[in-house]
Amino acid sequence: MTTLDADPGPYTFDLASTALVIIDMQRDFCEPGGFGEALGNDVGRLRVVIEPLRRVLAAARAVGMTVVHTREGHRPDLTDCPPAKLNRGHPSLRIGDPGPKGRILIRGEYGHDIIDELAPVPGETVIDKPGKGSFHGTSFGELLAERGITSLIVTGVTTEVCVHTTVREANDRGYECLVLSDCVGSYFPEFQRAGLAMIAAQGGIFGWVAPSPEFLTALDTAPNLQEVAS
Ligand code: C5J
Repeated sequence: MTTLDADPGPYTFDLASTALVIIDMQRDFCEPGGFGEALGNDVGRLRVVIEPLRRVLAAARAVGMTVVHTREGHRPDLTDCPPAKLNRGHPSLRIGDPGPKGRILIRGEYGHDIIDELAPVPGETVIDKPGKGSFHGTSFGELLAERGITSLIVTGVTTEVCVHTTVREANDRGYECLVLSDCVGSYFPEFQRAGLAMIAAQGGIFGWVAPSPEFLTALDTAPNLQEVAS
């Protein structure tokens, strides 16, 4: 077992039953010309997480941790996109509309895919999800159960939307979630602060929060899973 300092208190995990979850680091949210910008947001606010997250991903790969990436998006015929989602708000481009990086939030399009800096490598699972949560309408729960995963290190975007929804879903299903504060991002600084505070409040109502250097230091002393297995 490995323990690190977190808010509201120490977070203990066993590397073999822990997954790094990277939520929706897609061009559509993190680069100009995608859905995030079409909604009027400054994508630069999300890009600050790329470097710390790249370091965490490299460290997780080095110790042989389970890594799961998610992508929010829809089938080309939009049959998995409820009208309530499709017609919400006043974006300059709606889900399914053609944009500079392909059809907005549609599977298979360039903009829907994960940014180059964090591209999955063979052996890492990519979960395509139609909603904000990673469990809703996906095989994420089954995948975690098959691998005996009970703890999740949660990263990605956006803090108050897909990260929060996933952490809440996971918490209700019994997973112990640690959110890495500098590896989750929001278009809204006030939501970033409040979103992180909500997770750790009331004794950790949804989980734990720590900056990524705490996790990286903990990995330094954790056993390498590939060496343990051989
Ligand atoms: C949003 C997400 N914000 N990945 N999606 O619509 O948080």
